[in-house]
Amino acid sequence: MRGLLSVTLVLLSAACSNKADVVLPDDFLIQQMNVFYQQGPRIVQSYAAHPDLTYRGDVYDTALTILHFLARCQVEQARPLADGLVFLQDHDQVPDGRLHAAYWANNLLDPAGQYTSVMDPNISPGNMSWAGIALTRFYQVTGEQKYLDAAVKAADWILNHCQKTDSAGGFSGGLLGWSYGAVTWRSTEHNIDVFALGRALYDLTGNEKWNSMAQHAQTFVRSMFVTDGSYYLTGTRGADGTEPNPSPIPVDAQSWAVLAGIDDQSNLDQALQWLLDHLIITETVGEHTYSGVKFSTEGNHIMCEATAGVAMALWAAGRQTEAQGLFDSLEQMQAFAPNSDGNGIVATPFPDGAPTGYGSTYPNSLHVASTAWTSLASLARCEVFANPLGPLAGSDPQADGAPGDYDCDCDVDPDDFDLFEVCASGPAVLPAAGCEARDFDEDRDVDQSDFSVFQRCYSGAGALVDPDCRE
Ligand SMILES: [Ca+2]
Ligand SMILES: [Ca+2]
Ligand SMILES: [Ca+2]
Repeated sequence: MRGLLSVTLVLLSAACSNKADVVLPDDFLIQQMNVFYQQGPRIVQSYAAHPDLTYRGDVYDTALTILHFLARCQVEQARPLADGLVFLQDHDQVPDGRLHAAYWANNLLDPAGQYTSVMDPNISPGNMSWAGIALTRFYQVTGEQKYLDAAVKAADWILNHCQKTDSAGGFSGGLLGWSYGAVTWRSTEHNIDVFALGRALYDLTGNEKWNSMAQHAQTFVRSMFVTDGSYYLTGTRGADGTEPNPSPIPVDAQSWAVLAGIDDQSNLDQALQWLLDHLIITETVGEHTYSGVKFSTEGNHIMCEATAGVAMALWAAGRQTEAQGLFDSLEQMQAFAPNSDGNGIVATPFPDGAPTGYGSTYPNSLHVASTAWTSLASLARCEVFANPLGPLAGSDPQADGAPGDYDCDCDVDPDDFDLFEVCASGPAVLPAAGCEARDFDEDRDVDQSDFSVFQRCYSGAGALVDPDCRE
């Protein structure tokens, strides 16, 4: 079989202009998860080589890294991080399902070895939903119940502590500070996250409770759309948290609404156009000029994580040329931004950092969330698993991804051919376990007719596979 297939492969043309752009940052993300622990449950170090943030491990960054490795079809690489989230939940001083914003990544337990070592105490429905989303997807792929149970515990915590039934509705911002004071304001972004988690749990369990949770969040997000301005507000404010908050207007409330498909298409299209008109900036750092988004109307300078989210949203909306412009800039920042290592992505290329407009500033340091979002945006062009806010799709990242792309990097090239060839069984011979995705014509063998489909899907190294190549 090998001779036959190999000879044919030489004849394949790789004339495809769609480059896969960004270097997939597996190396950086593996480095960040191995800084303090090399085995067992752990979380990522959120920022590399930042003197003030050495030990910080944001739950959000760990969730995104899990999602990255699932989209890359590297399930076992994600497992220590999924276990890390479960460990943190189980070892909290108040083990009611809560997860705090950030922990000491170098030591998951306090010096007495009893409870988790919390660094940032805030408990927000946003971060907890991201952990829950990652855990639902890890459960979807592995079928291991404890990950679904952990996601359910996180979702129950959100329902019990954040659900509001006043005139504004939605889910509040959670418990903030070491006193764990309950806030009344609501964040549009948090509610998009809760929607995505509720929808995932409903899809996995059929339990109507999760459908109601998703709808409650969705109703709030839709109420935040400003018809005469064509964008989503950041959320609410005021003593009882029911007054619309007019400013700043953030990028993620627009781009994430698009990625979640949370509203009527016309509103989503308008919000996407609004952010392109108001938040895209082009700036020069050193010898290089980049395009990207600032975090909000009151923010300043390009923020890479948000830029990747907009690239993913543009691609999902069919605006591929505009998306490509942002991918090109992300690729350039990966290669040339100050403090970059050529694999990870910095939070911002600006040496003095990128202010969000909400009182915080993202530093010019290699950043897990910026890196994982860039990777997921790149992979979302071919992998159904890569949009973290989209509906669940399939249960096998490899079989449900682009046809022929067995190593899940959005091309079909000689590496994929090698993975095809080891599965070749010949006509009417059952393929080995794990080879099912190579049987394109679903006649329970991997033979020459399957190879002819593989050939049709062949794109060449670094060239984007056509997800419809099978037809
Ligand atoms: Ca590939
Ligand atoms: Ca076949
Ligand atoms: Ca490849």
